[in-house]
Order: sequence, then structure tokens, then C-alpha cells
Amino acid sequence: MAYETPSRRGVLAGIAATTALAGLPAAALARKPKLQLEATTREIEVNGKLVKRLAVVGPDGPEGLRLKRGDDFEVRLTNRLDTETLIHWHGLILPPAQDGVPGISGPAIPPGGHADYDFPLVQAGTYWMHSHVGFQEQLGLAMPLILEDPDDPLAGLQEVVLFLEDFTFKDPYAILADLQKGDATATAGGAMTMPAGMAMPGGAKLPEGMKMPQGMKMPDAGNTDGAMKMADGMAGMKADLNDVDFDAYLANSRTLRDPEIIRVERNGKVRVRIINGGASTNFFISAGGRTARLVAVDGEPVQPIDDTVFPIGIAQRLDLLVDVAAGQVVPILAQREGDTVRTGLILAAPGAQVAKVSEQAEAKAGAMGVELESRLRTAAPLPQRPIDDELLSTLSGNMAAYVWMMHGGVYPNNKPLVVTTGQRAAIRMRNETGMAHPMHLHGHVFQVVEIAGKKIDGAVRDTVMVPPLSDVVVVFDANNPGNWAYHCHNLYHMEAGMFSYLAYVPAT
Ligand SMILES: [Cu+2]
Repeated sequence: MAYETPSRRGVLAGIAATTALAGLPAAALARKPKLQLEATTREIEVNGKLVKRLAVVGPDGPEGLRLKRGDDFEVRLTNRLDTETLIHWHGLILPPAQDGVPGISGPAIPPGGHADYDFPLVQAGTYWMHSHVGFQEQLGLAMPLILEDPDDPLAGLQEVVLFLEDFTFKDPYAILADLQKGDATATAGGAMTMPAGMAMPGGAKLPEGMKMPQGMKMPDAGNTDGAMKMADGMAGMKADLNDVDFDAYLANSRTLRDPEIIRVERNGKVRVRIINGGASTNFFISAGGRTARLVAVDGEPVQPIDDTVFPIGIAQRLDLLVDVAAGQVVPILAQREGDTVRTGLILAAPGAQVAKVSEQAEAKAGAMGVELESRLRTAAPLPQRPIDDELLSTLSGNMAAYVWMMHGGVYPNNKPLVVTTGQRAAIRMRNETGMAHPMHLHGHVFQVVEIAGKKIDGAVRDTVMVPPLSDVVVVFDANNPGNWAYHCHNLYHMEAGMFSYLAYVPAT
């Protein structure tokens, strides 16, 4: 695997070869050559069936791209598809015109066309790239983007990238159409019940379209015990968390029926860079019951947390340090939220016998809440400064009709958030729905500073889960003027309208 060792030399060799093959004159080679990416198709096998998927392919193939902080992102993206496309560099701080969102940052690339990118890479960590056109990401047009740190204290560790996907043989547009018909029983949790453990504040109303589970009563207004009883009553209920049932869950394009097996080198310590490239699925990550150490989220360092299970929301990343002692086999598993099904890859010490790992866990995973998010503390805080402005960002929706809204409307019939250039701004993400939403802001990083009313010195990241009927507050510095996509990263919610943007106005 290209992943196991830094392959910058391979990248450069690949470029030289490509350029030479293209028959460019020697003068062109003297200039720093552009790195070539292609949006194309490829065949993979899923559950014994050969399927043609979309793919983005770079010098190292379709498995990922590895650069380092301080490099220039000097890339030509060529569209070999018969439809238009555009790729977003998820999590990168970059000029707005190169962010890769049609209608916000620039036009899509027509079939046969190309787009050129050139900006300095100011970050290091685990990132990814994906199409921002329709469901192309779900169809495979995505891959890891790893930015090495030239001053990495963990340099020299063996690295493994784990790219997670939820896969369907169905047409995602047809799945969305079914969801929007409200006849969602076949593929979706349309008749949604309360997520397990969710408390209704006293006197609160259920979001429109959400059904009360049988036998449950709304607490009386002003009855503060009501919320508690409600929460207790909910705790034992079956949670209905996933909108869409998928046919397979992929780890580096493979399932646990035939997983990737990676032999561990050197001292038996591995950095696993995990990317949730799922369209609509949160996962729980485990190292086969062993304790692992979380050192970064969304590419940004956190104060280390040792634990056995780590939730990862849609579009988020986790960097874990995992020990694989001599003779050991350690599966890195990703179990679907609210389900027993799982995917993953296998780390094996040299010579260790690898046994089959079942695709079904013994017990269902729970709901992804804020338990981990509340414990995360950044290891690289934003500079200390007071908040100048708080922007309210409401998330609402109607589960029955499968309409998902931001700021009171379905995109483009909603308002952007507006920030003043130079300010330290907070965004209060207020989830008025019965479902968690992974909210992603482009072109910036933000720090999580409040979860459900509790102030924290939380993680710096680019995608945060906002739990049902709850507020999450993040802060960021408005230092990258432009229009920036800001949306729910559940692709089905985004396509249904849960999309907006951040706009800048100059300071007066
Ligand atoms: Cu959502």
C-alpha cells in the first residue's frame, strides 16, 4: 500500500513520468510540474459483485494523495467523466475561488475540461477530498488527502489510512426521492422515533413530523421532572438513527469479508488516520477491545485521550495511535451507529495468523452523542481574544416530508450567515430537529466552545455533530474573506436543502 510509508518521492516520480509521457518540451519540466488528478471511473468488487464507481485518481492511484505543510498545492484536475464535476479539498484553509463548490466558489468543470489549483498548504494532518456535485461523493468521487508535518513529533511511525464509506447498489437520487415521498419505510427511518437518551425540555414540542413513541407522554409545561422521566423512558427505546440502509460499509474500498491486512513494522506502534467518507453514516471506531490513543481530530491535535471506543461523525477524521505487540493481530473496526454491522481493516504483527472477523458485532452500537466531543481539549488553541459577534444558525426540518432546512429555509431559499471581516465570531448552531447533523464550515477551522449550555475549551476542527434539540457553539476568526459553503454533511440532508453559506462584509 502506498499508505504505509510517506511516498512524496513516489509522487514526484509519478509527475515526472506523466509529464514526460505527455510529450511536453524540456522547458516545461524545468518549471515545477503540476500534480495531476483525474475524475474518472473504476471497477471494484463489493459483496462479490463487480461495480463501476466514480473515482478520483492521483499519482499514487485512487487510494489517496500525500503532500506536506509548506508545499504548494499545485494541481490540475481533469474531468474524464461525461458529466460535470468539481472537487472540494475538505478541511483546507485556502483561497475561496479554489474551494471546489459549484455556485459558491466557482463553476463546475465540464466533461473533458480541467481546473488548476495553486495555493500554499498551511496545515498538516488528516484531510480528504470529495466531489461537491450532487451524490458524486457517494458514488466514489472521494479520497484521502494527507498533509505531513515537517516537524512531526510522531514522524517515523508507521502510518495506515482508513477511509470509510457507506455503499449502495441503488441510485442515491432514487433513495432521496423515496425519502421525500414520505414513504420511507423501505429505506429510511421516516417514521422517526426519539433517539435513545434524548431529553425533551419541560414543555418542549416535538419537531414537526416527528412521532411520539407509543406510550410516551409529553411532559407538562413547567414540570421539570418531566424531562427527566422522559429521558429515562427513552433510554431503553430502540433508536432510529439512520436515514438510509446501505448494502455495504467499506474500509479502503473493501468489506470485512475480504479486508485489507497490513503487516506492522518496526516497534509495533501505528498511527491510524481514519476518515469518515460516509454519505449518511456515523461510526464507532475500536481497536478490537484494546485501548488506543486519540491524538488528533479533523487534522488538528488534541490532548491525548486513551479509550477503547471513539465515535466518528460523517466527514470527521480521527488519528489514533495503536500498539500491535509481537504476535498480535489488532482489527481496526468501524461499527455503524445504532447497528451491529461493521467494517474495518486488520493490523497484524509479522508472522501472526489472521483469523476472519465477522461483519456483525455481538451488540448494537448506541447513538453518537457528545460524550467524546465534550471530553476533547485542543492541543493547539486559537489565539486568545474576545468574541465580537455571535451568529445564530438554526437547523430545522420535517422528517415526514424529508425537508431539511438552515436559517429557516431550503437552500437557496435561505439566508447566509454574515460575518464582519477581521472579527472573532461565534456560530451558535441550534438544532431544532430530532436528528443529529454533522455541520461543516469551509475554508476555516473553528473551536468548539459550548455544548448543550456547558462551556468547554474544546477541539479545533472543521466538522461538528450537533445533537438533536441542542445547541453547539463554535468560534472562528473571520480572516479569509469570501463566500464559504456551510452545510450539513449528511449528503441526503444537504441535497434536501440543509445547505447555506458564510458571507463576509467589510469592517466599517
Ligand atoms: Cu443533517
